[in-house]
Amino acid sequence: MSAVLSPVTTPAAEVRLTDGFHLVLDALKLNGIHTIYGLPGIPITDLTRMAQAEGLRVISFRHEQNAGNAAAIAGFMNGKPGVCLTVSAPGFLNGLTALANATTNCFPMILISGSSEREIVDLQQGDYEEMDQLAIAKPLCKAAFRVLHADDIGVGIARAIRAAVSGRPGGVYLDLPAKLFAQTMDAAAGAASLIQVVDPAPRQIPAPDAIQRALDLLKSAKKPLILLGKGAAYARADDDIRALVERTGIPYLPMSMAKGILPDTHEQSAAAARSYVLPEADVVLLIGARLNWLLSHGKGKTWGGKDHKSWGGQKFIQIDISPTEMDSNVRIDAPVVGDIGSCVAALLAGIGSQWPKPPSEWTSAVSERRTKNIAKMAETLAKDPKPMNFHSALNVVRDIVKANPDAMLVNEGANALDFTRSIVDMYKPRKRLDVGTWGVMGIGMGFAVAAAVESGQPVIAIEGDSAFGFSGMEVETICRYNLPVCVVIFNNNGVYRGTDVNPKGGPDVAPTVFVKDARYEKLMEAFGGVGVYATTPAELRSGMEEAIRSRRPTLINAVIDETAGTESGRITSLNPAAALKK
Ligand code: ADP
Ligand code: TZD
Repeated sequence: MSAVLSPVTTPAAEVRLTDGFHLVLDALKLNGIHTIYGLPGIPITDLTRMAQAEGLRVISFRHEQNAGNAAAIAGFMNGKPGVCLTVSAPGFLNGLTALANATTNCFPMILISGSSEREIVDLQQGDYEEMDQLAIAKPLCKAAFRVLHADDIGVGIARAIRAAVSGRPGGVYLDLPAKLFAQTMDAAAGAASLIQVVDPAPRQIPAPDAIQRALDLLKSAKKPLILLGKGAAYARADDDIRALVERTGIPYLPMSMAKGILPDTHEQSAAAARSYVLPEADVVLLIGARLNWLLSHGKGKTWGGKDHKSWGGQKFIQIDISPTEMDSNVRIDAPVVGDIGSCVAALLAGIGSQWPKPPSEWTSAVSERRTKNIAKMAETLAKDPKPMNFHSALNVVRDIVKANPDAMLVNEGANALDFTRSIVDMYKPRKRLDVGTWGVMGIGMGFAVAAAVESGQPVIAIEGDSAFGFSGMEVETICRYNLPVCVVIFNNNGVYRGTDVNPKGGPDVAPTVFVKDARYEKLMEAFGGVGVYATTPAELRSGMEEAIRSRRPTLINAVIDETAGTESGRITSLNPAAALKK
């Protein structure tokens, strides 16, 4: 065993010892976890050193939230938990936002934090970085565990892995008090105490009657629609999902992170006809997508309802691993509970090769809208306004992604997010990583680092200038590890836009406004990367092409018309409107 300490000689015999530090690392390695995202400090500094010495990759960040986001998205990309390691209290809290976000998005992740001395914490006697971390983490994640004894480390890590990836994936907190690391035990007993988790995410086979009910409903449809969510991307059932779509001939709509399960250019994609298909469809098959706010809760005008509370009358088939997801917002007529791989395979078996295609009035109406909207968009994209706007800039990004379909695309912002999602086609599954279920800002550089580390592919991060600010210091991390990341900041001088004014006319600018013409590219240059200042699509194009070609850390400051875009992008209506106009 690699983690054996120097032998201690006793009069009786030579006893080989191991300790808490090494047992943690051995348990991770035994379970195929070879990368740790984190930030060192008391009591885990030596753990990071020993991890590196033991051959694990340790990616060290400038802020724990970004390390946590990196771990979370590594979990999504790999289907096994990403690990984030932090110090106690403040470091733990910094990582906790990412853990909560991972749980919300169903990404498997383990946040491991060192903690202070239990006796002092529990008597609240004021230890260094004292905090009852386990209690605080519990409501924000799927499960939380603490290990007090070295011989329980194997069980602790096994429980954390199972909790993170089985059923609906999510975030798990693992509390490791400082004293645990130094505990020693017999090395052979230590090795025997570790658990290699067998079948950590067991398949969950759907009931045959649930499959039959779903098939009957689908067959009765005149205007069926398939909706793919990021659960479908996570499930890695790409071939079967494609076969289901193609053999049924049903139009499909990908949610943001489901783009690319089938190429966005697929003729059955209804993405460009979203506002037509949602209210018109009569039977909707949801695969790994919740009917949450992103789908207007399955009701209201988006779905053809009379007002925001009315149902549109669609019938829903929902495939999800979580049985309690059913009926969360509207009635689910045919719940199919199980893992997506097993559920889609069972549907395919029932569909066979003689499945009737949907009525051609429906499929041709969808494709007519789609063709019209794509042509309209092409016209807008072809324009070359001065200054550059979101569309002319994204026309470039669209071409670059098309030419580099293996590249990873990270995306955050408001307008920068919404326009990128609708304009930039994805060609392969799990390539698009974004703000997810919360619409959280700050995932950008953490996701970009993990995307590069885990995939080895070039990463393009399309960032609003506000969004970038939440994790911008990690450009140093990108340079330190020499990652092939090309950050493109759509710089329009503020949150949403840069045009607000202080109604009082005082020296403070409006709350949404930043320093005008900020030179973000110099931040990348400060750490040895490449900075590019781009005011035209041509400059943006050559900057991006060179970044992909060279694989050098690059930041392109793409200056966008500060009047372009809207408040909150596509979700302006979620801003509460003041009843009182003062
Ligand atoms: P989107 O935001 O793309 O609409 P959501 O995050 O709302 O997607 O939904 C993802 C859903 O996928 C969750 O309800 C989750 O339980 C489910 N899910 C995740 N992995 C699997 C899987 N392997 N099998 C079945 N359902 C899954
Ligand atoms: N804080 C966090 C953690 N998440 C958030 N979503 C917000 C604040 C609010 N917010 C948005 O929803 S988008 C956004 C903020 C601050 C930034 C929008 O500005 P941008 O993008 O420059 O990033 P655009 O392209 O200029 O709209």
